Amino acid sequence: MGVVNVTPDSFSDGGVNFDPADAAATARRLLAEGAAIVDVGGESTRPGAEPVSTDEELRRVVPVLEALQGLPVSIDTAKAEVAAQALELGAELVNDVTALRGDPELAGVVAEYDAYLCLMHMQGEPRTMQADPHYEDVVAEVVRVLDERLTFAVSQGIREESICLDPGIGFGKTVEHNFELLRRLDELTALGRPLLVGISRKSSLGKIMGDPEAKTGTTAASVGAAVLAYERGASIFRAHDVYEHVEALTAARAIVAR
Ligand code: HH2
Repeated sequence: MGVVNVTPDSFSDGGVNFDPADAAATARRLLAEGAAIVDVGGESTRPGAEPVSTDEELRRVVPVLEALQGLPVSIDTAKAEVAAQALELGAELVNDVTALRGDPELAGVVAEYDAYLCLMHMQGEPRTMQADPHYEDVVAEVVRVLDERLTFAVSQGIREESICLDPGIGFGKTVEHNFELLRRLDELTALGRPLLVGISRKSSLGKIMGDPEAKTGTTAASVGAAVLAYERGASIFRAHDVYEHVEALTAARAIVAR
């Protein structure tokens, strides 16, 4: 899954794709590099980010979605109205970082369009989530919440076969929480749905290189973490550097051969 942030403030690539023509060109490049789908988002969820209005989010993503019609697209939104317009324009998957907790109308939209859905775990909300993340057992808690959100989604008429789950690396989690989740990813695969992992360029990867103030991680660190996540059961990788991920994961798959 290639990342296309149509935002001025994303932590990883803020601003480079804010112009719709640039965003559409990036999306096409990521698909040519081997992405199975591109994830278009108009609201940054980086720690401390302020929410954007529905109108502003639509203003950002609609021209990009129009330019990408006919190509495999995912919409990174928690808003029912944005998801509905994106699905109308041909998006196939709704990537909701709130796992259907942000907008009570979103589940109905996903069900109505029979779309794919990603349910991601987050503790708190982006503005404050990194202030003081706390868990007794982060993996047990993420499993419990994702299981509960999966049951909720199915109860709203979304097909279970259309849903993937995501531990939400960096969403209300310390570096140690993030790595514990990746280390024990097999406990999440036990939920029986495909796992999406988004660790690409995240700050944990910069922090372990020795900079406690790091806001991002490198491509090499991202690829290394993705390969490990693959080996432990992840099957969808949300990544900015698609070409490098495709090469590394192709090699990993040839070795693991499953
Ligand atoms: N991470 C980000 C955004 N959306 N969606 C899923 N399912 N999983 C993730 O890990 C995830 C996500 C944050 O990364 P990015 O899009 O690069 O930054 P920003 O939120 O600042 O736009």
